[in-house]
Amino acid sequence: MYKYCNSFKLMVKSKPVDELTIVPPLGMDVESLSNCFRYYYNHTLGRSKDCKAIHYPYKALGYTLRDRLMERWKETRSAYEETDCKRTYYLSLEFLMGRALSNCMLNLDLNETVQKSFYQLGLDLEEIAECEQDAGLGNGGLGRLAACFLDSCATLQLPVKGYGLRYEYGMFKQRIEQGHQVEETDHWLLNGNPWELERPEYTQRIKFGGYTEYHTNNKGKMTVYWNGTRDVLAIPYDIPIPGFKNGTVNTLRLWKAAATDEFDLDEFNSGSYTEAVEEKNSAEHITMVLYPNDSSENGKELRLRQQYFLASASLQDVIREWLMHHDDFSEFAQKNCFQLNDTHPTVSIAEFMRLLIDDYEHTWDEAWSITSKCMAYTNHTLLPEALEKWSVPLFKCLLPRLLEIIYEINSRFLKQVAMHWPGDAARIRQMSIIEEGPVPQVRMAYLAIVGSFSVNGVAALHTELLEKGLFNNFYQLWPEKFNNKTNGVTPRRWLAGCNPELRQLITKHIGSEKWIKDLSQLSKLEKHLNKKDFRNQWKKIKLSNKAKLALLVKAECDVNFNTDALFDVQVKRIHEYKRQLLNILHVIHLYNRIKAGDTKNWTNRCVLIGGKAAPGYAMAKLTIKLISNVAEIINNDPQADGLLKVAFFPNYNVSAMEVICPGTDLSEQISTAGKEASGTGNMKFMMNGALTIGTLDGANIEIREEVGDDNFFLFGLTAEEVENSRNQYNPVNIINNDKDIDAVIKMLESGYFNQCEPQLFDPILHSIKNPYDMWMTLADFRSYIDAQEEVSMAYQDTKRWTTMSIMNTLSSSKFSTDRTMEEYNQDIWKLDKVAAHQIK
Ligand code: JN2
Repeated sequence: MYKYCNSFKLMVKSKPVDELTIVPPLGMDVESLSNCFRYYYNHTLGRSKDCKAIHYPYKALGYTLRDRLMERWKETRSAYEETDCKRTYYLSLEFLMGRALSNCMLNLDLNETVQKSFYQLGLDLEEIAECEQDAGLGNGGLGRLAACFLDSCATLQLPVKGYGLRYEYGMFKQRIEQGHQVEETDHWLLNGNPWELERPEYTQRIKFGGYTEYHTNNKGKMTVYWNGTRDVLAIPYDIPIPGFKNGTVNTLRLWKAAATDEFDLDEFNSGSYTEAVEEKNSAEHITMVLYPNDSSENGKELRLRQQYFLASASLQDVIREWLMHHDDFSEFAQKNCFQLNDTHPTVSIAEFMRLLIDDYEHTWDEAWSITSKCMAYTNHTLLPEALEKWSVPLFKCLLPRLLEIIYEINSRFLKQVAMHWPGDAARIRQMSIIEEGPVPQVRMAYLAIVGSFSVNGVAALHTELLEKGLFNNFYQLWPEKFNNKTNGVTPRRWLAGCNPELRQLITKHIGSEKWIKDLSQLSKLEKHLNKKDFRNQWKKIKLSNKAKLALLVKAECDVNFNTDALFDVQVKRIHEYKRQLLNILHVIHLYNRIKAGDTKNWTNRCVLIGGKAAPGYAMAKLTIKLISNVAEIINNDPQADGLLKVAFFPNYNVSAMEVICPGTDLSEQISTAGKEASGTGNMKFMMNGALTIGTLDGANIEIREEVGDDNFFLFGLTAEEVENSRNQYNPVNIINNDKDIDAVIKMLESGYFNQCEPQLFDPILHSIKNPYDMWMTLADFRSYIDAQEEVSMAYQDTKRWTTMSIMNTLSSSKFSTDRTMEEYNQDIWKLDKVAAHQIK
């Protein structure tokens, strides 16, 4: 540390670079950490012993650890550079990273060292770690998946770099006020962010608006100029992504928008100085806020700006780095791959064409050959409302040159379609990237498929449905492009990190920690399945995790959860297809049984539901209100006391899930079959020994395959049955023929849960009783009630439950993102693993 400062003083401009950058490795022992911590606390942050603000020690620890990452980061970069290895760039509008501190300690294996250091310094590590803000730069599944992917790539030593946006405001914070969701801004950078490194030297310039001009250049070649643009600067901020105890630190590069220094001279000279400066304000708005609409599109201009900003900045950055070590693009496609996280960064396909043709003077065919060999597209949804479309007039106004390129891509593509299906005009209309209509639209998913060499879904069923349904025409044309990559979650954060007691137990019984990098080793636990000691410890750990969850529920919801009860949990975004409604209908059914005295063989339950509703999604918000009102009535009814508790968990996020999933007995995965592309919460619960009650949807199918039918509570229609029974669906009939269901509906209709607000829940009742109910909630209700009864019986058989719980954890290895990333790499990226030079 001090040596470094000295050599800095001696530095002169003409010294060779090594003199500047060679530094002795930093100590990884208690004393070195404590010294470094004190240095940052006192010198860099300028705090004294009287300072009470908790975020200073947090920051000092952050810097201390970041320094250790920094050394490994540099080694990793050099290793990639020296080997000139093939790279992948993961382009995503969302990276839902959560907290970095404990993850960093876990991966650098510094947990115990920091504990000791803090003990000596008289600081409470847990309290300090708690003050870190979540990096909530994502909505839900898609964003968290990107974060888990980066973790696994670093651990597998794959040269993968993430590119995203540095939103000033992340996912909104949710408060519940009288049962209603209230959104608050998430100004997560307010106290600074010790994990980011600004890299202004790599700033890029991004064009918007303007018009195109065609000129013949001095070589006699027709050239396109995109002029009259209003440019915005993109400044990169790098976040280190450490692998697990392997010396690798990969990069997540996030772009921040900034105004250029140019002023509108006309306005400026006419005396409107402030107006001219104010104009520049709009530039910075591009990365101001994350769009909070999980899985629905609203076609807002700012969103398209964000998408192009990310695409253009990232591609220009990759090209800049490429040209530092290569003379031309002849090997570019062999050495680079872009993975598009849904259609959100898909404008990259047109942007890369533009850069190659307009800026680097390639012919169309050369440019297309390169572009279509390095783009790969992942689809994350089958919901029609989530399929991105952009109006052609908006596109033309904002990105005129890109629209021209998209039209050219489309015209060449449609010629291929016409060759494949001669005379089939309908097919051409169906498959066109441009949807005709009063306002023509650019279909981004079609652009993504046409421009990519790989198209994948995120679970077996999802990929099958893409091939047979949504993308069937494209599948017929290019079957070889399509492949499945079942999602996963990182076992570092979602088992070893969030469940340290279970980590210890597993390690003790497997005999080493290797399972954290090779989850298939969990199957070694099978031989302990019937050992009394192991089982008792398993139960004890679950109980201890339930106690921690109960404390959190008490603090956040002011509801008392008794750890003897079954902890029944559904946490995910609030959406009709996820059917939180089905869950609360079942709760009402249980309450009716209590009221009717039907409590023989009763299993006590604590039901926890959490998740955010998109701010404009009225039905989802009303569902939150219903859950809150039902909770309020049940929790205050002495008759239900001890038998049933219900809580709505406010502001569900990554950090909350780290407490919730280890303390859960029953994981609710109850979407209408065919609607949940994969799900990843289901995997986190399974890894932590929860049992699943679920439909045959998304990755649930594969979870059940892995754990076995006996260890999974299945209910409901299959995806096929859902589609085949749509026109016969008669919810009123179902109500009339089932007295339990009838009782639940009557209870709702009576206004029992909305005494002071009559009609409040009418929209919900209407949707349940609507024969065109997209989500067919009542079709599965009887089957759900019966499966829940099986759950209750199984929970009373403690022996059976414990066996099932252990079986879930030890069968969960498929759902590690290490497996997912190996598959992406084998089938799509084809990267060599590159080990960084080890420090110490
Ligand atoms: C998504 C899919 C998802 C979206 C999100 C507008 C739209 C968007 C679009 C986000 C926005 C922001 C399409 O629902 C699936 C899960 O089943 C799956 O597990 C995860 C990960 O593959 O992806 C979810 N889809 F402004 O989040």
